[in-house]
Amino acid sequence: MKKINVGMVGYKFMGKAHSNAYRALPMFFPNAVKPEMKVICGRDPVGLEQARSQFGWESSVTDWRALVQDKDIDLIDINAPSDAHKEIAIAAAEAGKHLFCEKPLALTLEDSRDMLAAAEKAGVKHMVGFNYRFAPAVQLAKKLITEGRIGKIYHIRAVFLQDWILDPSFPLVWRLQKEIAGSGSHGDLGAHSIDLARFLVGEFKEVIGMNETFVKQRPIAAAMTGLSAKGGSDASELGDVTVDDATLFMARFENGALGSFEATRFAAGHRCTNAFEINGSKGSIKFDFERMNELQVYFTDDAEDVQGFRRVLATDASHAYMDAWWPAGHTIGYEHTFTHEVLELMNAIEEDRQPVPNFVDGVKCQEVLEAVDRSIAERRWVTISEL
Ligand code: SOE
Repeated sequence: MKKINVGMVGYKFMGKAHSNAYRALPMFFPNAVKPEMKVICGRDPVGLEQARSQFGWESSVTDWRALVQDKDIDLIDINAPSDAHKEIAIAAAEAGKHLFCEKPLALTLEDSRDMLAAAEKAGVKHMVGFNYRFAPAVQLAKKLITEGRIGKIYHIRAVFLQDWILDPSFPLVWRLQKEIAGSGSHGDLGAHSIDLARFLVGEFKEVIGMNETFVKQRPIAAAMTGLSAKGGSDASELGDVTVDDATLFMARFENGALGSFEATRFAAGHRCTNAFEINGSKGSIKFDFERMNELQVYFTDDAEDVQGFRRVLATDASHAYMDAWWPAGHTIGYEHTFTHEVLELMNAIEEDRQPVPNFVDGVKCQEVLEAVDRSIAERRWVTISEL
């Protein structure tokens, strides 16, 4: 069986999700190329060693430069905070390594274009971590749209709603600092909705948006892991929040469809509502990640007396990836989206093609993010072709 030696930079929330995917892949998809969990990389030796042994990596290194020069490594997985993506990805591409990078690809559109150019110049494979594409119910939505079963698309209504920073005393974590995260809810959550809209509806043509930072200062964080954090010893020490807490925008697509998008971390009660509804000339589909095994469908050609939305459980062997998991009706979860993502990456390397979504998709998402920001700054519609 072929193997790919992986070196991974980052070991927190996404590091755990990716590690789990590498471990699960050979057990559930035994015919795929096997990712070998060779080297894990991070700055804090104590936390790194804990992650290495807990996640099951062979060895660890604190210097990412040494990792990308390691001759035994075939693939560099970058899931450190966003400000680290560009430098590591370009160095790894120049060293001839395949790339797997978390979203958003970079802090700016320009940086993401530099990353794509470096990957293309090096001739390596490149993938961006838009994991929600890999939920079987989202794959079913794609299939229904591609087969024309909901007809011509008129609308997409997408929201990504969370509430983990609702409390004003929640500390100033890296996701709230522009120089590290690039943007707030927009790049962290909106990026997923933008990618799903491109995947399901098509390319964006023009956008106009608005945003707000509701809590402008927060206690400096003493420690942070994933989405949890502890306040500093002196709770009165405050720092500026330099990203958006919420970003809303409207869009027109190249194919004439209209879209509305809302990303916020201030939607009380919504822990991770990544949801969309798409309306076409022959029907509609609805997805909500908090019920990720289900797709709601409505078809205009159903008999009139039974018309209405109905729930399809996307867990049969006929649904994408599901024949590898459990019998019909036995649901899967968040972590499985990453296993499917890694399956696509391994298959692409094996078949000598680019995985999907790749850095081109990362750049196109970044174009929309930046167009929305420009529209907010200049209070006008911005066309994607301007960028
Ligand atoms: C935090 O807001 C977060 O974990 C994002 O960073 C992820 O990309 C998203 O999938 C869930 O929310």
